[in-house]
Amino acid sequence: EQTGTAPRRDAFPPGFVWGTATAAYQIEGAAAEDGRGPSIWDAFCAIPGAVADGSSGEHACDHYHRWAEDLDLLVDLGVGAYRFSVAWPRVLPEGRGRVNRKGIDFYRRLVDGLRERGITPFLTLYHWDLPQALEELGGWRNRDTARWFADYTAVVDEALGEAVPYWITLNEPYCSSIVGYAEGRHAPGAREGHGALAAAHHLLLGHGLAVQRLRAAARPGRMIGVTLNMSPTVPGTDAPGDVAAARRMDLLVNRQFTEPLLGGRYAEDMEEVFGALTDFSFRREEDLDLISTPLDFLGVNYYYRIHAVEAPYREPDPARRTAFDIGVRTVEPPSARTSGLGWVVEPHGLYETLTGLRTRYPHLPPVYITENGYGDYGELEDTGRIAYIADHLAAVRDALAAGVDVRGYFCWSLIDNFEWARGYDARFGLVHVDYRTQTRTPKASYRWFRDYLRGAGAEG
Ligand code: GBH
Repeated sequence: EQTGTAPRRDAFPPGFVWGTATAAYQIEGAAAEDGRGPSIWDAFCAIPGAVADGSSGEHACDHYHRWAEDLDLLVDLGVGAYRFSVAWPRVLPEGRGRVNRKGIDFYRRLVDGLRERGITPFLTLYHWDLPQALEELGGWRNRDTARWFADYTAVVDEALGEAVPYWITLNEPYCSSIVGYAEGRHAPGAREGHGALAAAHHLLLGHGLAVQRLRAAARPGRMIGVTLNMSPTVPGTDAPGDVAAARRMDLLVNRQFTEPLLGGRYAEDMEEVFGALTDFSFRREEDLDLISTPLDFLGVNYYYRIHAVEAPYREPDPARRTAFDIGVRTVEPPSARTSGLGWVVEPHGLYETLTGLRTRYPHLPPVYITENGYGDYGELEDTGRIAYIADHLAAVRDALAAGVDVRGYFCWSLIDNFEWARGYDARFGLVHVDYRTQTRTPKASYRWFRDYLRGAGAEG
């Protein structure tokens, strides 16, 4: 499977959507401009040590001003679609109440710019930038945040609903809840047990309420979905302890979200694994029905598989275990192929993810790969990125052949950008960004993908 040869273009059905993806806080910059309010990421980046290089998204790629140039890069690339996110604190600086017209106007320009260029917008409502004013009311720990998210959704729908066909409520609720509220590696930097699991639940509830709002607006042809990061988990050894640890990790990352969203039930081992951290008092009778409202599509972000082994609990007495700890440690398999950043590269994991979803969920909606990409330190001759994309496209082809209804593929990312807690040293772009001059320089992978989309790279 490690050939670096992409499938023939005609392996993908007519109408298959090709795109690239970005997120507001990672590219826009202009953090204090035109009335944008602060988000949890502005606050988090200000904490010494929170971001590896001490940077923030304050300026990022200055996409807020350079959006037209960036959209032209999409045209040259030849993609038919673009996935971007709307910054909640640009639209509602306090998270609720007062609407900031100038924030709406920016997304109006962006969406009109896409349509003028014949590119289909895929809009993500929440890619991690919660308004700081809501964090001060408890953030996603607070059930009200789910309702405020639905209210925000309605504001964005009123402004852009007629112009945007594809709507994604959340990007990776796993990261927003567990990485942000349990591991503390993302904003808001909390290390809690109950709070993180409440956050996960309220994100799912917010998704359900937002879907309800969007459905109520009855826009013909509109497609509504949610994006999950999916990582198959593999036990480091056959030892029963490692097998059980991998299953706990699978619950934490994957099933905690797929089971309620796609199966209409809580994962069967929630109590067993998380029972020492929470009493689940945040659940209400009506929640599962809302969370499992049928979707028009599922967005899947795939980067890697997780290899997990059993690790001793830091606090073995369940009664005293308040910080997040499920007795798992991740390992790197021996002689693993890795990305420029050292992430394990296993394209077959994407095939496993897609076929696994289809097996587990009989009513699985059509799937879009809403992110897949390769991180390094910025080489322009990025042959590793080309091989990574080629091999993952082969995995998508194999999943299609196995009967999974995959409708599109979005590469993360169009341009290098603010890589969250990694800052700016880690780069995922098809296009290089010089952050001093804001010069965009297409990399070898951009030219390769462009040729591929034009059909020139169709051998193999
Ligand atoms: C995606 O997350 C995100 O949607 C996107 O915004 C991001 O740029 C892209 O991946 C590339 O990373 O220990 O603090 O370094 C993928 C899941 C979860 C992978 C967090 C990296 C490490 C966080 N990511 N994880 S940290």
